[in-house]
Amino acid sequence: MPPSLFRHARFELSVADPLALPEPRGAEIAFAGRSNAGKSSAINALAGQTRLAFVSRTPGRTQLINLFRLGNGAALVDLPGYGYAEVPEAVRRRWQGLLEHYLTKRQALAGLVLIMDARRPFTALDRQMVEWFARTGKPIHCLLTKADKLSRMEQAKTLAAARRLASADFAGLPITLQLFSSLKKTGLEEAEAVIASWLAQKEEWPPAKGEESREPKASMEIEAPAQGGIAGEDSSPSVF
Ligand SMILES: Nc1nc2c(ncn2[C@@H]2O[C@H](COP(=O)(O)OP(=O)(O)O)[C@@H](O)[C@H]2O)c(=O)[nH]1
Ligand SMILES: [Mg+2]
Repeated sequence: MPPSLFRHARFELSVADPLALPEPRGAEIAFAGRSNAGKSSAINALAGQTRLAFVSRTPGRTQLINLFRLGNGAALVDLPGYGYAEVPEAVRRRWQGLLEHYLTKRQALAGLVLIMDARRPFTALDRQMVEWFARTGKPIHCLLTKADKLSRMEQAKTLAAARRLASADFAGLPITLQLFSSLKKTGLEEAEAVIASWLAQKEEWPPAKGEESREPKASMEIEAPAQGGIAGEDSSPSVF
């Protein structure tokens, strides 16, 4: 049975630019990951719907931000995938800046779900995403998806290695991770429980009048990526 938090998710809107997102009407949960990592499939699996988020046959084609509204008023914000080598540098840089702005400045954002292929978690771009987002102090939950492609033994090793990496490289940051498979529908309840706990902890949103500035504002610099670091990392496609 699909988890109840997501079951009534429905598509609300798409925007081409995070600055065009409407004022938040509820707490938001961002979903991010490399293109082709399995983000759309994970959203569909969580929602118990097969075609809510588009599962791409042509990775990198969609550069839109899609917003899905949950039954409780919160929203899932499906961000464009990253890591697409064929995007021109100028376009990639612009997108990076816009997404960084959204992820670090959106007060309604309760946390980030980071989708990574269990066969190669924490690529350089994933690490950069963690580092950007962690500065907000908000939690990150990683889904190591496509776990069905690994044997039970490999799954256990992958999870242990990813946990070791996270506690070594992201010590002290609010980051958790789990195995997941959209195909086999495994890990749904665990993911739902984490997200539900974020929403429960998030102060009421929108805030009551006069409390708009209560949440501390994140501040950060936009860093120039290392030479050849982002787009050239590998051949799997996406938008920035
Ligand atoms: N075996 C397996 N394949 C998956 C899983 N999740 C996604 N895929 C496949 O991976 C490809 C990319 O998935 P998609 O959800 O479009 O990735 P996105 O670009 O991150 O949104 C598609 O061919 C999916 O069918 C999974 O859990 N298991
Ligand atoms: Mg997708």
